[in-house]
Amino acid sequence: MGLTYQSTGRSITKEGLNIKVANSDKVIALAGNPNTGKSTVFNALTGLRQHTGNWPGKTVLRAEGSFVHNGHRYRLIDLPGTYSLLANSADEEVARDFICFARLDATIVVVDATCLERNLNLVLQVMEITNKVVVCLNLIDEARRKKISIDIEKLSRSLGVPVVATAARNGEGLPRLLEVLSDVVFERVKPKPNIVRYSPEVEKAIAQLEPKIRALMGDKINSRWVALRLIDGDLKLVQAIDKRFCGNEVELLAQEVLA
Ligand SMILES: Nc1nc2c(ncn2[C@@H]2O[C@H](COP(=O)(O)OP(=O)(O)OP(=O)(O)O)[C@@H](O)[C@H]2O)c(=O)[nH]1
Ligand SMILES: [Mg+2]
Repeated sequence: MGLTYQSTGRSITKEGLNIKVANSDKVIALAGNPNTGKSTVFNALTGLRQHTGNWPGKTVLRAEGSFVHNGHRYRLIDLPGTYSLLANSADEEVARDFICFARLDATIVVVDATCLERNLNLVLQVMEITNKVVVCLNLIDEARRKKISIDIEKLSRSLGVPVVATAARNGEGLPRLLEVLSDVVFERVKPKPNIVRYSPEVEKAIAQLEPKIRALMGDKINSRWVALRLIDGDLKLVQAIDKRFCGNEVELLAQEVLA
């Protein structure tokens, strides 16, 4: 099933969670570690009341809402909180499949400014799947209170993607987040993620696999990222890709690699 395009608009289906969007709608995912304020950002932008609280893991199904900015309609998807996109849990799989298959116009990764290092792991993983990333450096008020100071320009340069500091609970930084988001969505700003470079052996394997994947998939999915997953032996993802796009060809490639 996966992603289908109809004359009336896009229909994005993921395991019974269904959203229909007009072709002109911009579709944005909110990803992030548990308890970083994703739902607070979601509520502030959409005016909805997705439950927020002080413990991790409350957003079990992704919530969906919309808002209008500068005359354009945005559909915002509040994904479950995850530490990783390696699909070790159902939540991680929902978040990963959504980011990788839904042809999003951008992904906002909400990170906790008081424990940035741990949160950056997910940012790096999202950047391996898509260029269209905006980092929302949330809980900046808490960071200030704890006397943690972050050089936002430097962080943005190091990552290669825009970073906006916010304190979503009191609305601080959200107008700027929307400006930066629209710059990325409409490609006035084109992020160039500084992705992780692996050991020479792994990079060599990626270089061999990537052209084969690109030949099968075109630009439907990030070929470097699929190559990494093949090297990882992630057959579940391979089957998910085949199911959506191309028979069993990526699985055959995976069998070749893993033989
Ligand atoms: N001080 C402060 N608290 C915040 C901010 N943003 C969110 N919070 C609080 O942090 C807690 C968690 O917020 P949520 O929006 O539920 O976080 P979440 O990322 O959706 O959490 P999960 O759905 O569990 O992944 C709530 O108590 C929020 O009120 C902020 O910028 N500053
Ligand atoms: Mg939530």
